[in-house]
Formats: sequence, C-alpha cells, structure tokens
Amino acid sequence: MRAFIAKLKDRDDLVEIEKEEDVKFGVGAYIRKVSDTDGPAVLLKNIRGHSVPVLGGLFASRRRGLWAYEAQEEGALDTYLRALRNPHKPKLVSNGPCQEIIKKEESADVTVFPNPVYSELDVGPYITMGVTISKDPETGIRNAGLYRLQVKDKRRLGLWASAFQHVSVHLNKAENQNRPLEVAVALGVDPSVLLAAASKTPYGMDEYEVAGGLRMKPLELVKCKTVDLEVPSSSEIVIEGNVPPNVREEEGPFGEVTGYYGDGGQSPVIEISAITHRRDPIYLAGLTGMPTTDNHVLKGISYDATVYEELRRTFPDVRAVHFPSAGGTRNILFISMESRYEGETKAIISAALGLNSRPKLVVVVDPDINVYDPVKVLWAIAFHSQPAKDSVIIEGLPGFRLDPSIDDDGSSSALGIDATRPLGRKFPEMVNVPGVENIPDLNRLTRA
Ligand SMILES: Cc1cc2nc3c(=O)[nH]c(=O)nc-3n(C[C@H](O)[C@H](O)[C@H](O)COP(=O)(O)O)c2cc1C
Ligand SMILES: [Mn+2]
Repeated sequence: MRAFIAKLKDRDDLVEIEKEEDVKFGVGAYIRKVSDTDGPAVLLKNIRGHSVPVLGGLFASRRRGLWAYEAQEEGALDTYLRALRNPHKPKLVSNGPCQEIIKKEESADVTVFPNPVYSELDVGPYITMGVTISKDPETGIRNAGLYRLQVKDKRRLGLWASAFQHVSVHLNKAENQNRPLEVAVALGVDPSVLLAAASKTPYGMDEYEVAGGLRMKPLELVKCKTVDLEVPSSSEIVIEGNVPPNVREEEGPFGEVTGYYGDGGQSPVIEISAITHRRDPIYLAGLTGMPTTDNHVLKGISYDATVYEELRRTFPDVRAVHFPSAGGTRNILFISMESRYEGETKAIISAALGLNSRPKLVVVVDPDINVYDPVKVLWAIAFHSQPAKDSVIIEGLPGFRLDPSIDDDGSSSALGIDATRPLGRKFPEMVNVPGVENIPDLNRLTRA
C-alpha cells in the first residue's frame, strides 16, 4: 500500500489534509466528496483523539482502480483473467512490518484505531477495507474476502457476509463440527490483495495466489501469532481472532452498495485474540454507499471479467460486458455481442439472468455500443428495441437481500432487454461529424 501511495503522490492524485477531522462522519464526508467528483485519494493526518492517520478513497475513482491493476481500460479484464490463469504461490517469511507491535488478549484493543462511522444511520464504527482470511475446516484451503466488520467493543467485531460468500461456507463447516473458525483481518494491504479479495475468484482458489498473479511475483506472508493463518507481511494492521460456533448477534444497519441501509440481522461475531501492527500504521478507510464508491470500483473490473468468461464459454459472440456501478455492481448488466442467428440475444439474456451474480436487468447491445457508456446503452434501448417483442421477464428468481424492492418471500423478477438492431433489417445511416477525431481534448487544454 505504501508503494501505491508513493505512486499516487507522483501522479498528483493524493491530497493531504491537515485540518482536524472526526472519525464520526468526517472521514466518510471526505471520501463521499472525492467519490462524487472523481477526485484524488485523501490522507487525513489529524483525526480527533487518534494518533493514526487515515487514508481514504483509494478506490473512489476508476482511474486508481485501473492503476492498481496496472492496466488501461481496454486491458483491465485481461489482466485479472491472466492472473487467474497464472497464480503465484505466496512466500512465507519469518517476520514483517505488520508485526512490529504485538498486542495479545487483554492488551489488544481495536477501538484505539480510527474506525470511521461512515453514513448517518450506521449503527456504529466499521472496518470496511479489512481482508478477512480463513481456511476451509475440511480441506485447509485458504480464502480471503472483503466483508464489513462492525466494531462492537475493544475485542469484538460483527461479521456480515452473504450466505454464498466463501467465509460463510467456512463458517458453516466449522459450525457443523461445533468448532470455532479462526480468522485474521489484514488492513492496509498491497492493492493486488484487495483486488483479489474483492473478486469472484472460484471457491477453493487461494486469493493470495491470484494477488501474486496480479503482481507477477509471490506475495510475502508472515504467520499470525495466535491463529494458524498467514497475512501479507506488509499489512498496516492485523486483527487475529475466532468466530465461535452458533453465536449470533444483531449487526447493522450499515449504508450499503445499493444506496440504502442494510440490516445484517443475526450475524456471527469475531472474538479478537491479538492485534499486530506497524510502529507507525496508516489506517485504510473505504466508503460503501450510494454508487459510485470504493466498493463498486474495487469489485467492478473483476466482476466484469468473471461474467465475460462465463458467458463467452457458451456465447463466443460476446464482445464486452459491464456491471455499471448504478446497479450496485450487480443488479444491472450490459452485454455487447455480434449476434449471428435469430434468438441468440434472447438465449444470452436467459443465460445471464441465471448466472450466479444474478443481475435484475440485462441489456444486450450491438458491438458498436460502448457498454461502459450508459448514455449509449440507453440510446440503443431507445432506438433499437420494441418492448413488446424485445423484452423478457422471469419471475421468482432469488432476490438480492440488500435490494429493498424484492418480494416479501425474498424472490425477485428480472428483466432482459434486447437492444440490438433486428437481424437482417436495414437501419438508416447513423449521424456522424467528419474530422472530430483530429480535434485535441480542449477540456484538458483549458485546465492546464
Ligand atoms: C469494500 C467492500 C466491502 C464489501 N463488503 C461486503 C460485505 O459486507 N458482505 C459481503 O457479503 N460482501 C462484501 N463485499 C463483496 C465481497 O468482498 C466479494 O463478493 C468477494 O467476492 C467475496 O470473496 P469470496 O468470494 O472469497 O467470499 C465487499 C466488497 C468490497 C469491495
Ligand atoms: Mn474466495
């Protein structure tokens, strides 16, 4: 993370704030602001009542998301897919900066860190950018994922993860054996680890190896002090603990990816056994809330890549896919394809609505439409589709728990729109102004 901060400074994409700010809403307000203005990351150096500075909005801009992938917009999907195909095993080292300070049992206190209260009706402070590491109790295979963590007291965190998340699979297996699940939470890690932890890496594949694939060199790990787990040696802060079996407590509400508050209900808790950190840690904060936030950007590129691969297996005519952040990087999916035979677009709509990511709205467009540009996709809907014959509605699908519009029984309907030009039908010429490609970016000229 420190190397990434240096890169942002070089590129003039980090602002240091000296003004004293509060953990309650102050940190969140800065991140909200840079998220809404495609602004720089912020380093808040003076947090009231805390000595640890807060870095926020690292992924509040897609620009920085692409830098973390070390990719251009066109190559970002491939960068992730290449890492999936070329995982690098991590390397265990004997010590690292994340264990310069070690606090065990009673001396561990997570509340000494500037854990922000982000949104107005959040139940309390949250750790949002901590990578939760655990092992499958049966196979021992490691997993790393990002799940919201409610700071409940000095040594207790609430953990909220959807049932399909991999940590939930581990928790379920541990509970079947009536044993606690060991976990570690690494905060302020190499961006490659954050990207891998936020991605839909297949179950049973170690996200550390994917991070190594992204870095094209092994990730360095150290052994935890009180649990049988490993964490990136360069982490800023590490929390070690156990999730006791069959213990549930109220969690949330917390401002979520949908732009609405989400209640976790009765959820598992982490009992902290140790906290280790650098001598001078930087606390990494990240916003989840009304799109677009760190949450949407961090997931976006890898989610697109995963669905692209899934759909391409059956439909090689797919050109591009995109989950716009407006849909919480989930509910809306745009697909462009070179359709070749009658019915192919309807077939891909059915396939996409049945994917594990379960979008609620799928729009299929021709390959000349840029799926990253919602204006162009809406244009295609406006002028290429006839609703009566170009839409598909399926009822009774599993709903997204955080979507407040789902039915009382948890189910949801879904809509597919075929916004491709009808096969074999001649459309008029599209309007075009010659020579525009020769005009420089005047916007940048005036700002320079
Ligand atoms: C900032 C951020 C916060 C997230 N918070 C949660 C969360 O609270 N609960 C959840 O189920 N998923 C959350 N996610 C999504 C998961 O990290 C993502 O689905 C990931 O694939 C999970 O890893 P896994 O597949 O190994 O379980 C979050 C993602 C990001 C980027
Ligand atoms: Mn996983």
